[in-house]
Amino acid sequence: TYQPFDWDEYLKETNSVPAPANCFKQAIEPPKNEFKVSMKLEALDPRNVTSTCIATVITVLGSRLRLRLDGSDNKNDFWRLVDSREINPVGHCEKSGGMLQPPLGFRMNASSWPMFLTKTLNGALMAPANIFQKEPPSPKCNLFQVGQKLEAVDKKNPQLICCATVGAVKNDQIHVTFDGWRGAFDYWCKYDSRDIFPVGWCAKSGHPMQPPGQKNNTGHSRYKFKPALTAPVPPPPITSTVAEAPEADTSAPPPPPITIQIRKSCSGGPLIDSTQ
Ligand code: MLZ
Repeated sequence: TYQPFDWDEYLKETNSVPAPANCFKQAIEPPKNEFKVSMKLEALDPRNVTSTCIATVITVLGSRLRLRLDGSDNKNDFWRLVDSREINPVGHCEKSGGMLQPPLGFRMNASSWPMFLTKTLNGALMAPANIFQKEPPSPKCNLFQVGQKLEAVDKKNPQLICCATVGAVKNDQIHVTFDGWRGAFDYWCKYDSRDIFPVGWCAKSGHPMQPPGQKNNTGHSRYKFKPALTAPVPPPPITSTVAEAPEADTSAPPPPPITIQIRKSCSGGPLIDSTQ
């Protein structure tokens, strides 16, 4: 049976504190999720955010939706909160003078898009406008402090919301580090990212939460009891965006993480793509 993660016990064990709720761009109470599987809506294409596409609800979980763009494959699903600015009722794009676009990687010839669109919407279950929620406001500034605990989306396994710690703070960014994992999943994000949540969010919204990674084979806990003293990797340039990685094989044990840093001006040799 599913045992919700005991944050109180873990905070004591690790002698740590949660990041206060006012640090986050999240509603005080997780928004109610009234979407149903198979409902259609409009979504910005995550791989091309200037275009609006038709998407279908694949999964409803907590305050989140797993979405698939109509005309795309099942390898590019993505998750959005029900109060995301990036989803709207069907008709919103046209009302605001725009045109619905085929997704990047549309599986048919572009010339078949108009007919595809007609057919995909014909007889479809449209998500009603009243179940979309307004996006909450951003905090005025970055209020996070190093060492505070939070719940964060694992961007490599975006169905997962995991136990995490603020590893560093720099300007308007925070370094999200995943407790009990060796850094392979860590990332920098803006303080008002929609992928980070206050402690207790999962339990309140009915979303599963991934506990810290397991102890290693020495029997020692891999939990971080104190923020690391070593300097973390600095945040990437704020202009960069990275497409979501495909889902990981959840059956395999995690490989040892490897971090390779290459000076942009140097060649990494034939096996290293130093343009990444
Ligand atoms: N089973 C996968 C998921 C890891 C999730 C880590 N989250 C911080 C793996 O072991 O790679």
